[in-house]
Amino acid sequence: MKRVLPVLIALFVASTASAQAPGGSAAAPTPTNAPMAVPAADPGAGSAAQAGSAAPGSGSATNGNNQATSGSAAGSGAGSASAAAPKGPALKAWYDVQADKTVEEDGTFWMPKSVNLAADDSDMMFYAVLALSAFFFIAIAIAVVYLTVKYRHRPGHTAEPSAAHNDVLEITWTVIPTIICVFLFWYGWHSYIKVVTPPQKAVEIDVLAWRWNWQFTHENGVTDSDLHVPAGVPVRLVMTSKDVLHSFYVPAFRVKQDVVPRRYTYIWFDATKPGTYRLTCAEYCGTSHAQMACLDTDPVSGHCNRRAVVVVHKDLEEYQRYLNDKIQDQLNMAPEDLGKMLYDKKGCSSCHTIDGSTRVGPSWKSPDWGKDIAIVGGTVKMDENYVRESILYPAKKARPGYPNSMPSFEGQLKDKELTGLIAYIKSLKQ
Ligand code: HEC
Ligand SMILES: [Cu+2]
Repeated sequence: MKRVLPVLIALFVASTASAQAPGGSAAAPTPTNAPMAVPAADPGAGSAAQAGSAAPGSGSATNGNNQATSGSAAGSGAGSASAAAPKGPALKAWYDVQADKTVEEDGTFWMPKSVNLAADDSDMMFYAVLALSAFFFIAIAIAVVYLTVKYRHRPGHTAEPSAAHNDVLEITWTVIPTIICVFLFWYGWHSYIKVVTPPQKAVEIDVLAWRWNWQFTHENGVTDSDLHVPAGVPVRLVMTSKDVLHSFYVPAFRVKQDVVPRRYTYIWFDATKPGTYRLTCAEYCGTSHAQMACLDTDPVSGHCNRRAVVVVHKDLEEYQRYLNDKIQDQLNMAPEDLGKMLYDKKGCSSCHTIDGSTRVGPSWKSPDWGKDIAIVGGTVKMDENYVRESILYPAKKARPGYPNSMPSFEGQLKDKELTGLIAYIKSLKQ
């Protein structure tokens, strides 16, 4: 009986420690996104307004939202003129302008503000456990110090025998913690059931993780490495991994779930407030885990300028507009520009540079296009066929001095995208 209280206290303390871990890491509301060249402007203002340094010849972009990548669209319109398309900063699509916004998560010292209707209870749970733990910790610490001083050994005092039994005391310290525990269990059980049971009607988005990127596939085939979702509507993610364990974690949603190769895991949420929120891989997945989903690596310092984020659109309508505009843009881009975009968005940039430095794989800077290059056990001509094969079946031909670690992109790239990547790599030749 006497052991009950200390054991319960230990349990409380342990549970707070583990409950604090996610809160702790989420505590500092530092924006993950460094301010971008594009100032965080009102997304409704249309994309043309944001690109202060609009490429010449992009005057057609004045119709705002629908005209996204006008710089490149102009190029593709002119057929083979894609090489002549303006190389300057292409106009950003309105949805990418939203994704580029600095993450703003207000909240307390402990946690960013919850913006998920489905997980509101978990905050209350966290604070309850924290408060209980703090209360018991302080009360016990004071008692220990007080009793130590009061009953310290000193001249003229003989030791008193301890009481062997005290009914009132024992019943009190059993009943009160039991009530607290039952309350915590009941409350936790309820919110857990809510968190793991998505409603029947939800927007479904497929999530594929690999080293080191996320890919979100929406119902109309749009793929993106930022997660765009509507506010006020339940969203269910069906997640799997191409290689190792990852973990999908959005602190502001209070959702964190392992993403496992060769099986599917699920989470759902109901975002309450439009905005841009952090998205993190919370499972160590290899050397560049910390760089996971970095969409813009600084070529000089190697630091990450922008990471993938969750963009919550203000309603279903705006989300649908994203789906429509994005699919149009993906279809209309000039191959080379599409390839350049995919280089970042598909995470090629985490292993291949375009400045000559070596990351995991060979740099794409001035490839020996059309010439023979060395592979293990011979040579191969660097051309469209070799690049295509390298992307779809990277293991077939190995480059000496590089690990055989490139993931296969078979089935993950549309023909157009593959052509785009090839065109982009080719465009880097001198
Ligand atoms: C995890 C790291 C990694 C990622 C991500 C990655 N690659 Fe690779 N890639 C490699 C490595 C390592 C090699 C060299 C060894 C080999 O050929 O398998 C390579 C080789 C290549 C080659 C052959 C180039 C040459 O000089 O021989 C091409 C082309 C290529 N990758 C394209 C891509 C594209 C396109 C993407 C993105 C869609 C991509 N890679 C993503 C690691 C990666
Ligand atoms: Cu990861």
